[in-house]
Amino acid sequence: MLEIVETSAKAQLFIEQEEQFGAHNYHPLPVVLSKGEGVHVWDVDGKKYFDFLSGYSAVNQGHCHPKIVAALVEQASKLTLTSRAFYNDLLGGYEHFMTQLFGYDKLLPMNTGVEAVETAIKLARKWAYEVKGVPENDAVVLVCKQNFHGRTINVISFSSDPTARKNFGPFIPGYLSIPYNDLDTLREAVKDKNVSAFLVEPIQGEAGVMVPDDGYLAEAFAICKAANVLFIADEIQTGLARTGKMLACDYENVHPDILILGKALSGGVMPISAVLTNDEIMLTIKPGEHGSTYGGNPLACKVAMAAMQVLIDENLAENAMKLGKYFREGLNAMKGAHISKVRGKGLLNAIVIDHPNKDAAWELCMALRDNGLLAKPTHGHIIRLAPPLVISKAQIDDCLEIIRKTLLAFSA
Ligand code: IF1
Repeated sequence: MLEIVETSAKAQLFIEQEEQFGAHNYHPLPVVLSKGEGVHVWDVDGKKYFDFLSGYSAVNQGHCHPKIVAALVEQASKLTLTSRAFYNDLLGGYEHFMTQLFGYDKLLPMNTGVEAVETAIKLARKWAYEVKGVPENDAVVLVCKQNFHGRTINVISFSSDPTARKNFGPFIPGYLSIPYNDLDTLREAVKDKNVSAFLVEPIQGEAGVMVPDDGYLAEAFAICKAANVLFIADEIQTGLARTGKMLACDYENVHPDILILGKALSGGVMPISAVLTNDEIMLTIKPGEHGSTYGGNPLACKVAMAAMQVLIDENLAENAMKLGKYFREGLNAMKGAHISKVRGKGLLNAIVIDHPNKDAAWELCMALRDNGLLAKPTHGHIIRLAPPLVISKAQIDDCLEIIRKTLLAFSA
């Protein structure tokens, strides 16, 4: 049986403080972090860990990347927020940089991922009424079962997760949920002329890193194009080199009508998100019809450009593709020892734990913590394994050894 190390008295103090004074909207793994650098984090007792959650893919560039922190510090002492009531000397350049890089006419800057998802849905609805000609208030957005797009009332309105929805009603109408990775249902659903858009994650992260069949995204895009339905890709978690390409859609040469980015767009130093699309859609929103206090602030523009430059300069997509394949080979060699499935793309991976004890994945994560690797279960029995993309082959080897050793002790 695994001996789980007790949290130290020092760590316990921080945990109790959060317990007493903070909302209980999370159930964190009992580890209290105080420092991050590259693929490593340290707890308050100075113990070092490999971070295999990466802030849910917000820290693709590694913790506290020096170039991103330098950009943050430099701009923070110059100008952080103007509001969009006035122009600033960074927003236009940032928008130019991003639209050229991703191949769109325009960018709408927001802060959190869910705000960008909300923005994309507002754009799709406005386009439906003002361009496609859907009768007002009749627009339907198609979403996938087991989706995760954030936690606002509107976004959980189309969640299929009872935990995300219970007692948060009444919910927002205008959504139709179809099975993920199912083209026949999509083909049928787009026949409804009121369907304005299809919102999809190229890989369903929260659902447990569900990778669709090869060709799904390309065929789904073609079905949408033929039916004059906008294809909206939520690349908040899969984008920005995480899956081995700059965008997960790149694997199938799909150019989404609306692209949603977040998380690693800031390298984990502050919330930055963005919606990119072309004029026909973007210009349906007129001055005063949408916005946000911090959207497009100069600090975010500076940080985002530095974060994007790091992805490019350090070839992080190529590293994620190469080491992701190597990592999955290592994990597949462990199948049988309570690992029933290994799945993922690039460095977005997950293992499915097969054990009679329903808390097995949690206990395994506790044991991994004691062996110096931080990961957390999703949906009880699936453990996401997603390190920063700056990880080296030697560090992957070290982590495979930690996982192997922990599984062995777990099986004993
Ligand atoms: C939590 C999940 C991951 C996302 C996709 C939009 C958003 C997210 C594909 C919203 C955010 C985060 C939220 C965080 C945990 C984490 C998560 F488990 F919740 F689903 F990564 F898988 N689209 N995902 O993954 O972005 O508003 O949070 O910036 O809520 O616990 P946000």
